[in-house]
Amino acid sequence: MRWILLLGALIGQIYCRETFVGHQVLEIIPRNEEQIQNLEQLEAQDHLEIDFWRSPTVPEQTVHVRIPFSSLQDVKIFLESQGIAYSVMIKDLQVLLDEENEEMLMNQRQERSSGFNFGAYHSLDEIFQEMDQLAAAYPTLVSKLQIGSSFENRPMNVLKFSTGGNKPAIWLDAGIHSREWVTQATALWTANKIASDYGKDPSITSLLDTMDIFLLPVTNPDGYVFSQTKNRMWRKTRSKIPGSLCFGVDPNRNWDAGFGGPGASNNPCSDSYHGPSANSEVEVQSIVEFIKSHGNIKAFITLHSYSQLLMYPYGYKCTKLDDFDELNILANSAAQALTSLYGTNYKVGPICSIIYQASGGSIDWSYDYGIKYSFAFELRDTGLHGFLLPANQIIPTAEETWLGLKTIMEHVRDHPY
Ligand code: INF
Ligand code: ZN
Repeated sequence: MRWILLLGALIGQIYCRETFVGHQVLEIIPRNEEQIQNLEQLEAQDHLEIDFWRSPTVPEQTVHVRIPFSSLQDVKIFLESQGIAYSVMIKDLQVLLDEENEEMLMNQRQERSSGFNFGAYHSLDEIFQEMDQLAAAYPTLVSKLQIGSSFENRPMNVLKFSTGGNKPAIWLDAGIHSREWVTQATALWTANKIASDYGKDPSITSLLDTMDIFLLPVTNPDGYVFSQTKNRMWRKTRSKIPGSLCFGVDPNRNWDAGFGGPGASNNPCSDSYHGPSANSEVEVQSIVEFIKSHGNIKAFITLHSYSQLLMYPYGYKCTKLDDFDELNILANSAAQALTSLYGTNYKVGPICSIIYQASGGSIDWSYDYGIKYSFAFELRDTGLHGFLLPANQIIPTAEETWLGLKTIMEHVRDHPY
């Protein structure tokens, strides 16, 4: 009987979790417009099930694409026939996933004796527990508030850092795309950093004397759980799409800013599906309502990975914004501060010019809503591990990002508007 149960559990594990055995991630540098069009043709062929980790934009820009084992032959033959050069960046994705999984389990055992490890990846429950822990350890500075619930009814838990009252505030979120695990981990490290540095670091102390910080470490909790239990590559929410067999909306195409425009898909099976309408995702709607009802948010910062970019609006259009000079100078000095720690290189610019035109993104909405200091980070790395950044890079990533964040926050503090 026990063996049957065990066997059942094993088979359940195998069949319930999507495997990526033999999936490869290719690096491709398209040399001209025609090759970019060839790559777009590939993307449009749904049956190939290929997943662009970095989409084709302009010639000479590196593209990363995950190809399932079953499509590998076809795709490689196609690339060769078009004279498109490629190299294999990740030979077997499942090998990296197994390593990541193993490490998480090992860490869980270790944490029982040594306490929470900010340099590890965690389950949603563990993250929520640690947030409660921080609120309990710093009761005069940190409190938890729930700004809403996800589609599957998980709490949207926000940490508020405040020395009292309701001051003008900075918004910081992570994990809107669930597979970008280094962002949720960085957010949690940052929460601990803010709490423990208040009263010690003059910069954060003076900031919190005049401003509050709201931090949402897991913006897409359903997706995060799904990425840990079913499909490590899951990016979207988990909402049910009427009339489609596919699930989920890209929550960074769902904001009311150029909604449904270029750089978003109307195919519910696409990873960049914009959803049936703006704010259709309850996760997005909850943030919008919170920001509106707060009424005094001065900066809106969102964490993504990967690519090492620091971006500001716009994504839905490619026109220069009124505050271009100020935001550009600020973003460059933030990137410089970030680089100063470990030499990590960042590219800086408007979304549209440094990645691609993408509509319905959060920082475009926040900017148009009147929050001048709207920025999106794309954290480490540039593709060697992509979304599967090894856990030993969490703390270095968080540390360097903190220097960039502080540069922005100090500027916001010193330039009230
Ligand atoms: N990249 C972009 C995306 O949502 C980032 C972005 C930011 C687009 C802001 C538009 C607006 O497609 C990722 N990678 O998601 O993390
Ligand atoms: Zn993202």
